[in-house]
Amino acid sequence: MTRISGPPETHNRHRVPVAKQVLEVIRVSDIVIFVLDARNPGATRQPLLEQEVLTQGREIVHVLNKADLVDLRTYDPALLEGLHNPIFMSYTKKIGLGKLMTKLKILAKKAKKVNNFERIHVGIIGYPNVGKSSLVNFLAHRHVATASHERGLTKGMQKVRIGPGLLLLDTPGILQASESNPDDVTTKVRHLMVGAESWDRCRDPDMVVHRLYQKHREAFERFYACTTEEGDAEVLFVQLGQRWNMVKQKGKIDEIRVARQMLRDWQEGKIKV
Ligand SMILES: Nc1nc2c(ncn2[C@@H]2O[C@H](COP(=O)(O)OP(=O)(O)OP(=O)(O)O)[C@@H](O)[C@H]2O)c(=O)[nH]1
Ligand SMILES: [Mg+2]
Repeated sequence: MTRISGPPETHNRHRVPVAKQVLEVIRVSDIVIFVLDARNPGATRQPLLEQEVLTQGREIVHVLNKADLVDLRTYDPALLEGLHNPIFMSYTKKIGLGKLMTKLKILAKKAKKVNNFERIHVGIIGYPNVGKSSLVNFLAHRHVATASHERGLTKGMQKVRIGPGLLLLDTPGILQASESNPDDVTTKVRHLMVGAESWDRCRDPDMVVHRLYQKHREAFERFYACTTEEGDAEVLFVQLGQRWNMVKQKGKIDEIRVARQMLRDWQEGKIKV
């Protein structure tokens, strides 16, 4: 049995654990869309769940969402390695809908031929906050799924018909079991970097921003219009703390507050990489 689970508090109104709902969606889906964050697809993949889908002989489509936050002209092709049917999408900039629909129609035709199904179910799975519900709204051309920057917003599975015989299944965001209560710092930082954990619940935002700044130095410096000589986040905290007047007693910069604001900007998709 695949070991997955949602955060312990995430149940739907019938108190079905998220992991069960997602496994059920995989069981009934002919095609599964895994929604990834285009800024960091590797960090938002779900290898155990992908394996579960493949074992059941179902098709996978990897949607690289929030493509408006990356530069597609210079996108590193190595980031696409190992992905299944990768498609860049952006709900905000309305990118990728045609390509995804064409792909779904091809895969649906195949599934109908093999399984003789009348109706094709398309499951939508991914980390919290990657944009699953927004994708459902995009595909449905109407606001049917509630989407917001609040994590864990979708609590239960939701079915949406998007065309003759094509049914989408939106699911709550999911983490793998070993990650649902992460003790190790690396996993925690990764969740914060991809927005699966919220900026306002983070105790050490400076640590996360350090990593983000190392990885996306140019993007941060462009967005905040400042530079540091050695790519040192501490220096950035001081510059921004002065600009935003985030000071503690005796005029000391409140680095935690500055870092938390920067993490918020990052998670809310203000900083394009
Ligand atoms: N920049 C950008 N932001 C997006 C895009 N799609 C979704 N978002 C934003 O990402 C946040 C999360 O979107 P949702 O659609 O609620 O994400 P979700 O995966 O359904 O989240 P949960 O149900 O909480 O797991 C919202 O603030 C959206 O506005 C996109 O293509 N580009
Ligand atoms: Mg949702």
